[in-house]
Amino acid sequence: MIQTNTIKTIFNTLLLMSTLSKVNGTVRQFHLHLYGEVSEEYGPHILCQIPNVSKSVCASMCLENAKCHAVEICNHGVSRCRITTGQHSSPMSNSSRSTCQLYRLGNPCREGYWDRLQNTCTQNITQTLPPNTCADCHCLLGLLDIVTNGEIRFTLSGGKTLVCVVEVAVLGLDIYKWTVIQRRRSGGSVHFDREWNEYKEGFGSTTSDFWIGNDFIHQLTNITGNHHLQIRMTKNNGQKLTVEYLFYIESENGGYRLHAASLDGSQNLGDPFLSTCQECANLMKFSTKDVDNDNDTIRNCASVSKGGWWHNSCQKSNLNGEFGQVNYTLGINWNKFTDLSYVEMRVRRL
Ligand SMILES: [Ca+2]
Repeated sequence: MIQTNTIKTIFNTLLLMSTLSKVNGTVRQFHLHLYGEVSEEYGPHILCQIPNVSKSVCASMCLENAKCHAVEICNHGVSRCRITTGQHSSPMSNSSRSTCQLYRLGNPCREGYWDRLQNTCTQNITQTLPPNTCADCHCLLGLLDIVTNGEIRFTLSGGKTLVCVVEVAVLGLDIYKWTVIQRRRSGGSVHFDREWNEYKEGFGSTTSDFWIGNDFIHQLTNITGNHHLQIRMTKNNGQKLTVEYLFYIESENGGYRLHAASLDGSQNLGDPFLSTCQECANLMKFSTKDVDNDNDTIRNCASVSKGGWWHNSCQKSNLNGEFGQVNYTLGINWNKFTDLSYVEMRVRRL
């Protein structure tokens, strides 16, 4: 990290250059700000290095790369432009011979990290609230004046961290406030083959993969009114699928039984949640490898398929299966949609 005083001093000089860039079809003006000097160490934040180019060419190359959030101009030896993610982990060096000038892209986020690919801001907010003040992101985000797309993590006084996603609807007519209840994206660093009590309490990390906990999902979806579940999936080849339901689950006494209904009132034939079939999840209790509530009289489906879920006999969906496993029975799957590299389940009040 760069020292705060240095940032303040240099930041006030601001604005080295600006240019136009077209990202996702939208033309925006970006600014590069001189932040100061950083050590010349090579690290994972360096996306590429180009020798002997001007600052303006270097800036243009950064703007063309959506992963780029900063450039470093290094003049020790051969002049080099370094395109970087902006996540420099090295402390500033006092050495004048092994430092680079760091320029950051102007950031639309008030705080936190700007994801240019998603055009979202990630912030971490520790919000200490009296117990029972807020139980979901709808309530928490209502305490803030947030009107831009973004992801915010709230750590509640009880210790649980919520991942909240703000999504401004088309034309800005509505602001969706999502609470993320499950996410798989890190390539299997968090395994989901776990027992009842772990699914009950929740596990994993909100910065990578997690299950928020069945007790919490019950609490969340039993706040007065209807709740909208959105499941977002991406295959390894980039193909995406989003499905949506009215949704709630029962308490632990009810086995966290799943209640899903179509949001548009259609039957959705073939849907792995809604359909009436031996593998469909709706109205099933939750099962884990140590609690068998499924309808298969021989097998424990959660044990066979490596993940707790609303297994029937056994399943046409299992978003808690083994990451990277392409075998339908073992892996993360949604009907015939397998080979998934990203899954997110999120809920909002209607
Ligand atoms: Ca069974």
